Amino acid sequence: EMKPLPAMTPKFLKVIDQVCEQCQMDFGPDELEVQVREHILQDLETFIRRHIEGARLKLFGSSKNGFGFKQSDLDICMVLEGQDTAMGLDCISIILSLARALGKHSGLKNIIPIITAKVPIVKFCHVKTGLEGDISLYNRLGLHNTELLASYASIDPRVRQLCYTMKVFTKVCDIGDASRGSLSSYAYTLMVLFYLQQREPPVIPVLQEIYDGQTKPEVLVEGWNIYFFSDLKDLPRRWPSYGQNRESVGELWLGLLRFYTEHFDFKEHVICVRQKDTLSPFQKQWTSKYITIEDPFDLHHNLGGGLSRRMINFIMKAFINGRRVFGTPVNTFPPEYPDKMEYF
Ligand code: 3AT
Ligand code: MG
Repeated sequence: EMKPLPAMTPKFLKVIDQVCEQCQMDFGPDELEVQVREHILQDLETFIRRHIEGARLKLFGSSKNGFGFKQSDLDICMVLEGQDTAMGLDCISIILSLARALGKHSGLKNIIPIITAKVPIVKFCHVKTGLEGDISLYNRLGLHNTELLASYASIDPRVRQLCYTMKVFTKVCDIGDASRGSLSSYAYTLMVLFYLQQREPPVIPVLQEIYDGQTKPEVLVEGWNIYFFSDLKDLPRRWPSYGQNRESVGELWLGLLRFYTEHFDFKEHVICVRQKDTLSPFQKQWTSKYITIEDPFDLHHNLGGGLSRRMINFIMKAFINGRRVFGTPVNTFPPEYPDKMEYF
């Protein structure tokens, strides 16, 4: 069982506040790097339109959600003008011709079409910046969940600081690579948002539950309701808890580690940012899984669904260790921490 933690000291808490603030400053892109991403996108679109008529590109994922790293990949969604959905399109042959076109672009290398995956994509590497990217077709839910995350990020600066801290933590602990059987950045971000919604008083609202009138507006995309409250300047008037949580980012980070190691009952509850009421894995028939994270729009999608038992243990141990390391005041910092950072 979990050992109780020694008393936190104000001095150590200040250090944790600084660590959390530093994560965003050190790993987040600066203004120029944000512009470079937009510039690459523009250049790619112009180039692709010479080969595929009516092609339009949009950035999504962490290039747009407010939680990007300097080296994060470029997640790009391609659509065709005058065509609202992928229905009736031969996505595989479009991906293959896209790959062929990109092959002629001198600024790109390592172009690989992946057509066996659930979502066909073309991967590439942008030579000058070394940025990796992938282009998918009609990933409209991806665009909307990016906007939802960006909205949460803009409500309170602590949201971004904590999401960056979480991302750095998961990379350092080696639990943040979905391609190697772990959870994705997106999943960890949802874990942070859920915690901030459940905190008392909450730091952020449930944007999908704020609306006029009696029933939630229905805005259907790919069969799912993507409505959420986005008029954020009106949030102080619409959300009674606005501005009530005054905890420091360090307190919130410690609170998060304790929440997921001591309080949150993974067996009984789904991590669900779409509603304030608790949701049980039984209601979703996700009972065979220990970590259940519901996508905010695609309600059939459990982001923890692909985790092995071994990986779940590994992730839980990282959180338990994190809680111990961050929760134990020390006066000096051993030099072991910095060299782990060479990962980046
Ligand atoms: P990184 O900074 O790239 O690690 P990210 O948020 O861009 O963070 P990904 O590149 O893995 O994360 O994913 C790009 C976007 O694709 C993020 C989200 O809008 C969507 N996405 C990622 N994983 C999932 C998933 N399992 N289910 C639904 N949407 C997802
Ligand atoms: Mg990404």
